[in-house]
Amino acid sequence: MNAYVESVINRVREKYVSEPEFVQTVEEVLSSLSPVIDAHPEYVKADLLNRMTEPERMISFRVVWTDDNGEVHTNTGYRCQFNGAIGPYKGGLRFQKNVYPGIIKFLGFEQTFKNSLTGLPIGGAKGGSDFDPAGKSDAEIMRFCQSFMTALYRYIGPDIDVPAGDIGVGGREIGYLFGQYRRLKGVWENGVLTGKGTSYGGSLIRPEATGYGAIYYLNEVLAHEGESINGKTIAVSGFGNVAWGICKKAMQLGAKVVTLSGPDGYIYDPDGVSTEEKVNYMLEMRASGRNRVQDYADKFGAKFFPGEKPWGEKVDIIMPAAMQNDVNIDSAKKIIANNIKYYIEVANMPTTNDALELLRSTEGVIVAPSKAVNAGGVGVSALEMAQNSERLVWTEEEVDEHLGAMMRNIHKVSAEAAEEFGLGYDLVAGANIAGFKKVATAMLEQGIF
Ligand code: 2IT
Repeated sequence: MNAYVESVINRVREKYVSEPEFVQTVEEVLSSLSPVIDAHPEYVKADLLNRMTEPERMISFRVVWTDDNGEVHTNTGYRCQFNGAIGPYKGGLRFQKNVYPGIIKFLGFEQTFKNSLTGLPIGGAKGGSDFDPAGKSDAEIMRFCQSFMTALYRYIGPDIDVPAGDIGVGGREIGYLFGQYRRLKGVWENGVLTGKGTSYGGSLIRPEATGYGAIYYLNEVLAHEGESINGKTIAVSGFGNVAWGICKKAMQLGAKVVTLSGPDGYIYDPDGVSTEEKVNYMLEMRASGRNRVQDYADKFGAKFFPGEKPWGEKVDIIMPAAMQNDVNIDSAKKIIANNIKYYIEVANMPTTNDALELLRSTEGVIVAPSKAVNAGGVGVSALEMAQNSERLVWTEEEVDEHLGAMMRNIHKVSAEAAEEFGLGYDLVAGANIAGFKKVATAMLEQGIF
């Protein structure tokens, strides 16, 4: 490994010893960049990698809210504005019990590279709170969102930082957040958030975009191998918005998603999540707030495996779409033992680094990285910003066409970047290199800071 790259990784390891997820993503991304750094001494001279692994700004704030019984609760809110070199900060908000600075920083770092890959002018950010939405009433969610935005609004804006959803933050939460921003500022700036409802500036296809984009990217990988998606079986984890978009598009293209998972276990449906009724039921399960996938098995007579993950199932394609570190070394060994050729990451950092290394080094396995595969979500968010600033609304077909073109391009530039450095068809290294280059060039041209 390049000595400068190694020194930066070591610095991050030491400095962020209490934030292992952040260290994990830095190790993964930077280890791809050795050949680029070898070829560009000017990056070392400008100390670009130490600068890129330090967030531009990390904001944390108190969020106090009152529950339906009048009891007062205190949470912590975060916004990490990681890198603004190529555009206003952009990235989701995650409301989940386990949120702490290490999660927000890992997501902000990933987002910087992902947003660069979309080809659109958006910088990287992430935010959220350790608030647990499970079992909260609608009124409690609203009060929490209002309190959260009351603290956050002074740091964001359509040309400053544009948050969106992530785990625990969907259309309902974005609505409450936007309402509070409008109350506080007294302006119609709907470009300040994306993932909005279509009645106040949301983009068509945004809810579907991450899942659709993942399937479009998968199509490019399959085409590279001379195969088609029709008739393929897919093991998906998660049952949220992203898994839903995957199921919907897979169904249209004749592929079968045979597993979904939740914190309670996974379901196996040999017929696939392949009817309108089943796909729509996923939305109901999510909206119920129960956070259980067993409900699907009960309703449709599918098999339920309590406490297990779906990675031992024999399928054509694996698509982890739940959360970070969902696939560990044991899961990776099962995937390899089942001779599965396509390992397509969807959730942010769904694979532990040792599992990722094993999969990447196994002959006959093609690994596609989440920062490329799931970029269609934030990509359509950027299209939502464009529509808001132009004060118009694109048709479903227009958005979908842009999304398809974006995913094809992300696959192409990733494959080309890997090829340029003699790495072959290495989509993981290629995405890291292609995402890095644009941000690096922008930072160099903007001077030392
Ligand atoms: O991880 C992600 O890319 C998101 N949660 C979406 C971010 C966005 O700004 O749409």
